[in-house]
Amino acid sequence: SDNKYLSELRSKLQIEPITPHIDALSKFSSSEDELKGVTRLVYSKEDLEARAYVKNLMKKNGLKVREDAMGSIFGRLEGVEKSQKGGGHVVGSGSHTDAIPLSGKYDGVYGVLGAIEALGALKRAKFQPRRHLEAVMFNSEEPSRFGMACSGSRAMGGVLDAEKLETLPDVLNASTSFFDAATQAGYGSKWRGEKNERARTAKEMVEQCSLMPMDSHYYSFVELHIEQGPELEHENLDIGVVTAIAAPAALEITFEGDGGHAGAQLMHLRNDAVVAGSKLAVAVEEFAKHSGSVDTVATVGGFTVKPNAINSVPRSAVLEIDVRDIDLKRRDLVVEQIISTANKVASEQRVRVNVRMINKDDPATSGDSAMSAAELAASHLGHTQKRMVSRAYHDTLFIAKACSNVGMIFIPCFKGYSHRPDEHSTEDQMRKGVETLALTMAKLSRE
Ligand code: HGY
Ligand code: MN
Ligand code: MN
Ligand code: MN
Repeated sequence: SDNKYLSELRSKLQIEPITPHIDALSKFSSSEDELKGVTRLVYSKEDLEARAYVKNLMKKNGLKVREDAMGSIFGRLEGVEKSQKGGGHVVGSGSHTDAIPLSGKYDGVYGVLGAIEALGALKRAKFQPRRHLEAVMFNSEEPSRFGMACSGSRAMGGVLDAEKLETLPDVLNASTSFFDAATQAGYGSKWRGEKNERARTAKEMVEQCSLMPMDSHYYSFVELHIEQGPELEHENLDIGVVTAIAAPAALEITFEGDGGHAGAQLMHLRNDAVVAGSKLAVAVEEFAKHSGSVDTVATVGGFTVKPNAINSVPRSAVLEIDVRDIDLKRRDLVVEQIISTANKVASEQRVRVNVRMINKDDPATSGDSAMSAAELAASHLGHTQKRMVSRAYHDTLFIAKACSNVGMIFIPCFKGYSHRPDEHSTEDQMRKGVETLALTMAKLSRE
């Protein structure tokens, strides 16, 4: 039965230290000093260094490495039944290595290293998977460079608008478009697939990455990630089995006034864009706090003022707003309230307003078999666990568009801190997550 081979496998699993790789990868960063955290934007020099490190680690663990046209990287441990009949023939696990400005070393990176180490440990334990096993490094999960999150997994899930890859602005100004930056990095139009597929246009690139139709590729996909919240540490638990991933939305609201001299222009003649933006920012917090549920969250993460000169009345305020909830209706109600308030504030302040919806995605729910495999694995290892939601989004949110049996495994992180330089999990916490993932994938590869 399940338990027999899992117990044998458990006794043979030797998980090697993760921290040395976490530290090595954290050196690939554009932030000046390390104390101020890691910055690693997609297709940047440091991103390419991280990719090389990951590919090398996959090879050292005996995995067969391939890359798709956008730059997601796959390390495969071949299953014994090469030609799988019917549905998904691969069990995958993975995450991202890109990092938002001045952030931590563990977000995403732990899930990529953990997937590689889990497959390496299974191989060293001479485990024979029936379905293929795959460790994945997704192309840019963070929205930091082009304002689009989860580029690789959106493309794999068949929900990426190729046109955006030609038009989204590059905050690094090092490229004319996402597709251009991909090509400069050796993907996009420079990419050649195994069967010599090509990706001369953004449209071809997106088509090449797609895993659709549903369940044709992954039988299951389970991402390993630090919780990025305080619950597991607070309840002194080893493992979180994720039941659902919250629905993220992001919008950009621009207020424009006419500006003027901060000394000479009388107050009744001013239409100050920052005052309008500030009124909206306060309202955003109110809407989230009074939604009727603790699961509604919202913040104005970006607030750019122009000309941003002390003696000039602000002509423009650009607000970048992040709104989430595990309940789609509640989330969309807050988005509507924000937009209608933006219009109301604009007329009160006599400024112009423009609203740009960046993304508005559905939540994802985990598959029963993925969750029970993770629970079986954790209990087999004697690790304490609980089911919980993920308030952060992850690549699994979009893999769920191509695979009906997804899951996530969380480990505790220091005070729940994330997207901050002091983000941290211990070697012991990380090992428990990796061995749980290894047994989970073993179970899913054979059921
Ligand atoms: O924002 C998020 O949830 C993810 O960590 N990028
Ligand atoms: Mn993140
Ligand atoms: Mn992440
Ligand atoms: Mn995430």
